[in-house]
Amino acid sequence: MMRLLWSSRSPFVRKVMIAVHELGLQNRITLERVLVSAKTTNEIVMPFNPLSQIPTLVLESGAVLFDSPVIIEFLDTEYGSGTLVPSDPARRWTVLRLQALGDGLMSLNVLRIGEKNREALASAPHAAAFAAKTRATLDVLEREVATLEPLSVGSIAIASALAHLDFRFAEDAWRDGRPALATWFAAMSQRQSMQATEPVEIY
Ligand SMILES: N[C@@H](CCC(=O)N[C@@H](CS)C(=O)NCC(=O)O)C(=O)O
Repeated sequence: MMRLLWSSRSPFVRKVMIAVHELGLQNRITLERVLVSAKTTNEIVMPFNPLSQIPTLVLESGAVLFDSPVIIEFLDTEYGSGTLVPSDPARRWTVLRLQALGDGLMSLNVLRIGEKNREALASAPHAAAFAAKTRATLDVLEREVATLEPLSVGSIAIASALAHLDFRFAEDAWRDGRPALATWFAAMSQRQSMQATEPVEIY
């Protein structure tokens, strides 16, 4: 069995888990819950990943892979048919750019949570910049929604990021003024891989 250092709250872990379900690998991976935070190190994660970040995947050989793009490309290459991370240049760069947008959106969400948790010390300029970058990214996705099909690591990253916005920043109402993206996400949310990986607030 492979081991995934995991949390039910992490959007990057969820991204990997959506891919795991799409590839039918649920029974080949054991999930190990860990609690990570930017303001501390996690002693379980550190020996495997010096960045102390999840997702981190420990292979049966003992080799360790991170981060989410590397893990998904490994699983798709080793156990899938290369459709999640296409090699054809006609599609590959579009998909990898989408993944960068999705991962970037998740990073913005994580930074926003960190800033919010600083309460009285929270920086208003940072909050405004995070919000502006989030809105701009969503507007690009609304225009480029056609590239989200067929399913790829790009659309998986975007779905995980949008779901995380709903989970942490529902008040953003990101669907307002973005009907195409909202429609795509509603359909994506019906997939078994999405329904089996809903975030849960457990520490
Ligand atoms: N680039 C990484 C980002 C992973 C990441 O930021 N994970 C967060 C959890 S959502 C984390 O481990 N944070 C703890 C820390 O930064 O110390 C990926 O794609 O996997």
